Amino acid sequence: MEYPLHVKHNRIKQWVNEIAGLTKPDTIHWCDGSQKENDELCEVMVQSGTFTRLNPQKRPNSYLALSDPSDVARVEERTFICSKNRNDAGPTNNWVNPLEMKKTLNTLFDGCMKGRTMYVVPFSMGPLGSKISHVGIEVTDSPYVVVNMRIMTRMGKPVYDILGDDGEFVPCVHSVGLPLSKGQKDVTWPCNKDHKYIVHFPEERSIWSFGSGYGGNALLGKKCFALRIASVMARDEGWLAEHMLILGVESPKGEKTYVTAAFPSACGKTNFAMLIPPKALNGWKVTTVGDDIAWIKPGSDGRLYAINPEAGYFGVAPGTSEVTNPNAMGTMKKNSIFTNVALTPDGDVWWEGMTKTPPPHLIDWQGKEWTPDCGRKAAHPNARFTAPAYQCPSIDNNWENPEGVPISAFIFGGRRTNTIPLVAEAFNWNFGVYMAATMGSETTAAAVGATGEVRRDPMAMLPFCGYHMADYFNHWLNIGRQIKNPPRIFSVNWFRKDLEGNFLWPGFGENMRMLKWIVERVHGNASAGESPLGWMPRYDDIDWTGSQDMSSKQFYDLMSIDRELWKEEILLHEGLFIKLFDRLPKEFGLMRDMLLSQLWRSPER
Ligand code: TSX
Ligand code: MN
Repeated sequence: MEYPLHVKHNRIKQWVNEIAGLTKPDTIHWCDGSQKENDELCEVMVQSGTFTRLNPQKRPNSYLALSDPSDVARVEERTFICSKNRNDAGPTNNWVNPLEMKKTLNTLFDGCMKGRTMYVVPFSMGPLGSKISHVGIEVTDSPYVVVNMRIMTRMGKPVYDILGDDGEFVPCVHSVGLPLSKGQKDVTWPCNKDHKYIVHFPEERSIWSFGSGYGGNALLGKKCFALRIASVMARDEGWLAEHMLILGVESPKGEKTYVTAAFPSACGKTNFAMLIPPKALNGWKVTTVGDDIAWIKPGSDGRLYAINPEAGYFGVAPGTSEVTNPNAMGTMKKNSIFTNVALTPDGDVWWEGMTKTPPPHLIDWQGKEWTPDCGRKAAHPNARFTAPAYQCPSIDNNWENPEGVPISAFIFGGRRTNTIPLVAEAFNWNFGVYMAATMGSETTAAAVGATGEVRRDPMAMLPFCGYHMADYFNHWLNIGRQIKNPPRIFSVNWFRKDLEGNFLWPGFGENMRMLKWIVERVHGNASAGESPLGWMPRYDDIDWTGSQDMSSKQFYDLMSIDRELWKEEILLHEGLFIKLFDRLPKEFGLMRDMLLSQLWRSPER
């Protein structure tokens, strides 16, 4: 085997050699991350039909990919945490004995890259050389993965300089799982329809993914590394790897405050990360550090510092528009990849929610002719854009600061029709951790399962924690014990409805009013009233400048705490706690009882 001169790391050479011996690709391509390499790969994919080049006048240097209809999302049922002990993975993860899983993988990967090129993709999660960053190497037989990884991570040659000849890296092996025999014609979206495995070995910190080319199944730096493996590293090393956006709030005086926020899917996380405040709150500005993942480490001053380990956004396209998120629309104007959206006759993209009236004629995400009356969706509901973060109009000055940004508040949210108020500040760290651990979202039509049922999704990490969820709660409590100046913890809910089913809160830019209160609380500049759930703003504690018609009655509807609903809610918390009982922090029982006693004590407002 021949190795590029700039690769001086013997363990990497050895490992690539070993994987090539197993998977038997026709050729090996060591990626350098250059523009030239990217353009050549894109051209190869245009020739093979994987990519459609978009109109360079409308969408320069951008491409559309349509996936196989069976490969359109992460596959949670096929995602495994293979720790030595079953209970280290916990009851909320799929577990298989690591030795047994390795046998399975060795069989699956044997010759799985025949007829294909194996790409070696070096990447850094986080700014190159930051003490908070970590490096991975993904070998993959998918050029689509390579060009997406180039947008989503710091990918290429400089990563080898960081690694030197013996630096630590997380090995990531990916195959679409569809070898080609001699002369066999490839399909435009190769994947394996029968076998899919997304496998994590937390003790040896490695990742193996087979059979899917889509999103988090294949771009292994994201959910697999930056969340599942990193959460284990964070537990062992005393930091946090979280499913959180990071944003900066700048006051009219120029004071900058950074917060992070965790939401389950379908809550508009990217929209919140790129929020544009209402005009009337002039002087207040929101800047974007990240929209999905935060790595948070303690600094020497006793505060927590966060980096965005990613370099791009892999966002849900449907619902994104100049109205809901102009900054996202600005980010994807060029140098972007679109997956499973619709193609317009003039070579641009379209999806549901992009414009009020759909174009009269499109090619849909399955490559079929589409008209507004055809009864099908033009874009897949999980269609995505991959766009570079540096193109985001609201990108924060410090987004690549290797020190990270100091975090003043953690915000936790969910999609709840009732019960959870618009905003509340936890009385203290432990109570905030309890609120975050019991958060959940009501299933929408987009998700599977019954509509309106509450799914618990602690810290929005249920599908992404690489170890026992109760150990994860304990880790959060431990961080609170160790950090001198921990961030305040807040809960929000943009999605409360009245009895007729109308949203009570306008959301989007108007969320700035709550964000402003949060930031002012952190600095001791906003007052609040005591409630059973924590400190809540009274009507006059919120800046309503230029607000349309939010009456105090309407506001208190949004903030009301229904004692009967809350007794039910606490019983529902038990459902999660019983599952995790053997390792559940004793604090949680105490917090629950305190919450109950507060509900009993406080008069209804
Ligand atoms: O992203 C959303 N946010 C956060 C924005 C910073 N969405 C979209 C969620 C789906 C991904 C929201 N939807 C938000 C919100 O705050 N709120 C709502 C609910 C809502 C939807 C529409 C209206 C009001 C509220 N009003 C009109 O359509 C006129
Ligand atoms: Mn996410």
